[in-house]
This record gives sequence, structure tokens and C-alpha cells, in this order.
Amino acid sequence: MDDSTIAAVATPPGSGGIGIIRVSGRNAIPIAAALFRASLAGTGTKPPRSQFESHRLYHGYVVDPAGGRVMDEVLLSVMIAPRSYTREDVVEINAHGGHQAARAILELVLNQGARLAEPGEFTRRAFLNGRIDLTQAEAVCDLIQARSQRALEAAAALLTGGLKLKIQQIQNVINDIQIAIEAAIDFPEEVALDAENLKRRISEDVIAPLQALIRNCIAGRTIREGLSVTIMGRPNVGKSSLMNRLLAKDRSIVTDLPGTTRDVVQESTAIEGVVFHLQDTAGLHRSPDPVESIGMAKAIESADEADLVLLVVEAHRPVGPEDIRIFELVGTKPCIVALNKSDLQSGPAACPDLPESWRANRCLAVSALTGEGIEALRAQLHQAAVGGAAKSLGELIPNLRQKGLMERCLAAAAAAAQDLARQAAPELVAVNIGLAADCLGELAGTHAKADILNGIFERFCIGK
Ligand SMILES: Nc1nc2c(ncn2[C@@H]2O[C@H](COP(=O)(O)OP(=O)(O)OP(=O)(O)O)[C@@H](O)[C@H]2O)c(=O)[nH]1
Ligand SMILES: [Mg+2]
Repeated sequence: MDDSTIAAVATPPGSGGIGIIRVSGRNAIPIAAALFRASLAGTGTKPPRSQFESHRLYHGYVVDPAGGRVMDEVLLSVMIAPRSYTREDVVEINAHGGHQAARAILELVLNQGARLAEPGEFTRRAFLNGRIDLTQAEAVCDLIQARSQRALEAAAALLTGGLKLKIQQIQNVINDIQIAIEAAIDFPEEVALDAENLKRRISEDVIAPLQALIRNCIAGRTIREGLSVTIMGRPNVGKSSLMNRLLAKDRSIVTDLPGTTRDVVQESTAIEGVVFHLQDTAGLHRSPDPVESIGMAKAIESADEADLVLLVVEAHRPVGPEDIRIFELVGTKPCIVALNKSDLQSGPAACPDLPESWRANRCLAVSALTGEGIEALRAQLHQAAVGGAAKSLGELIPNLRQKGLMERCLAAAAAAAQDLARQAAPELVAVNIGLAADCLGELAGTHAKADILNGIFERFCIGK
């Protein structure tokens, strides 16, 4: 490994109260000793002790060794390996003159033989020296770049090693399974493969936790980017009216004629801090009108791409074959059923004619006309976006790199479980379990290739 001593100004450019120069590596302490004069009763002339104590702050001055000029009054902190950010000797010089003074001091440090650190190089050393895993290194970057309180909390949860721990738990299970399979391969006479048990462990201790993490990633994405919702239903059921009600403005044209909406009408709104991209669409039915047909094709396309479908039916009429066809179109996509025009429905019974299979979907009576049930609908939408997943895992929200590897691990684990189910040769099971293990290794960074690491650390700023 690179044993050079690296240095950088760790505070952002511009004027500020202090500027911090960070130095890490074998020569960090000799460099500090060469430049620093500790203050003693304010004389500023006493040389420092040859040996600094770890985790202490020293008050004094940085002096240019060439001319003896005092550069700045500073506080020097010393962290001796391995108890430091990088696990190397680290010195941080708090220059009180701000960024310009910090840059002048950095020059002196570089003249003493340190080299300028690359972006993220301190964190990279922390990773290479085993103090943090790759998920934590990525969290350092997220923490710096967090733009909302939720994003900040998510980064902090990863930084403290929440994801690392989860991944380690899954790795341990996979390791156990690998050992059991190896034993069956090596000693086929003595060791029988307990396929049932292994299959159960894969499904409970590998697949289920990975699925939960992937769900969190999806929830995390909606927190950042918002959720797209397509409003679908037969003509004239009140889709456009409901859209306008949710937006609290007249965005979509409403008439009492069926077939009013032709194109997809888009507009965004926020519900409790989560952005929803609503799409009102043409009513679906059999129609000879070519314009309407194009509109319906667009409606189906929009629903295909949406995160969620808001299916609108009329509360005061029985659910008909056309409604059912649309419900079937939605397929397995998350769906909320709005029983609109509840004001026209006499009697208290909600969801009067709903087929049994629809009840699994969240379904609620609303009236776009009177506003009844709209708050409950907004709450349902919010719940669908944020879900319980992110909370149950303490806000562990994997990033896209991590999610991709989790999905690959999941696929390999599922394939291994299938191999076990059909009593395939243990060698085959071993291949898929090995793939799953590799994905997790790459996730934590133990298997990560250099170009992947470069890609991650390039996003950092210099000095971190
Ligand atoms: N009583 C009552 N009428 C409603 C309600 N919602 C919508 N309507 C009426 O139903 C008619 C159709 O409403 P739209 O919002 O245009 O229906 P749509 O589903 O968008 O219709 P298309 O765009 O033609 O598919 C209008 O006359 C609305 O005023 C409701 O909750 N109660
Ligand atoms: Mg409409």
C-alpha cells in the first residue's frame, strides 16, 4: 500500500473562522514537529516536546522553518495510529487565520515532503486500513452531500455501520451454508445435505433481509425523488375531479360528458413532505374513436411506468365488467381503490360491491365533489410512499450500487434455494451460494475492484 504522507486543507474555501489542515501518514508527526512551536506562557519560542501525546490539543504557532516567520496562531491536534480517522498518524492544524492562512501552512507541510491528498483519500485510507467498510465510506460522502434532514439521518445510520452489520449477519449465514455444502461435497459418504434446513435458512436469513433492504431503497428513492401515481378508471367516474381535488386547483378539465380527458395530464403535489407526480388519464372503455383510443393507450403506458395506480370506481354503482378489466390491467402494481362519488351513495355501507380480491388493496370511499374522505386518501398515498419498511430497519437506505449488488445476491440465493428444492448436486448449489457471497463481498468492499473504488472516492471532496 501507498505509504506516502498526505495533506490537504479540509475546510471549504472562502472566508471563515478557522481553516483546518489535515495530515496523515508516517511523517505526519515529524512534519508537525518541524513546523510547530508550542506556546509556553505566551512566548511562542519553546520548541515542542519531541514526542507528542495522542489525542491532545496543543496551542502554539506555525513557523516557517526557512525564515523563522510566524505564519499563524494554531491549535494542533495529534492522533497517533491506530486511533485516528485513517488509522495512521494524523495531525490536524486549526489555523485561526482562515482559508488563506491554511493554504500557506499547507505549502509548508508539502515542502516538508507530504503530498497533496486526492479527493476522498483520507476516507479511502480509513477503508483500506480496515477501520470502515465500503458502505460506511459511501455514507461519509452522503453525509457531506445530504440536502435534507431525512437524507442526513439516512447517511448517519449507514455511517455508524448499520448496513455493515446487516451485511455481516447475512455473510455469516452464507458462510455457514457454504461450510455445510463443502462438507457434503468432500465427504459424500458421511455427510448428508440437510436440504430442507439450508433452504429455510436461505429464505429466512438471506432472502428476507435482503428484500427488506431493497424495499427500503425504493422507499428511500421516493423520499428523494417523489412517487408517480397514475389515476385510472372508466370514463366519467371522476378521475379528473379527484386529481384537481388532490392538487387543490383546477388543473384537469371536468365535464359531465364521458371521454373528456384525452391526453395524460401531469402535475405534482406534496403530501407531508413527499412529492407525488399525479397523472390523470383518459377513461378506459371500448371506443371506436381513434383519438380516444390513443389516449387510452397512453393511459395504460402511464400506469405501466407509475409507482402506484389510483383506481377510481363509482361508489353508488355496482362494480362492472369494465372496472374489473381495468383492475386486471393493473396487475400486481401497488394500487389504491377510490370509491368516488360517495355523496351519491345512500346508506352507510362502504365498498358495497367490491369483489373479494379487491379488498386486499387499500380501498376507501371519497367524494371529489364534497371533499369527503380526501384527507384519508392523502394519508393512504403518503403511507404507500413511505411505508413501514424504512422505519422498521432504522432508516437503512441502501444506495443504487448497493441495491444492485443486493439484487444480484438475492437472485443467486434464490437460485441456490431452487437447486436445493429439486435436490440438485451440491456442487451446483455451491456455485450459486458462492456467487451470493461474492456480491456481498463487493458490497462491503472486501472484493471490490479498483475501478469501483475509484468511482466511489471520486465523488468526495479533497480533505475528506
Ligand atoms: N356527485 C358527484 N359528482 C362527481 C364527483 N366527482 C366527479 N363528479 C362529476 O362526474 C362528472 C365526471 O367527472 P370527471 O372528473 O370529468 O370524470 P373523469 O373520470 O375524469 O371523466 P373522463 O375524463 O371523461 O374519463 C362531472 O360532472 C363531475 O362533476 C363526486 O364525488 N360526486
Ligand atoms: Mg377526465
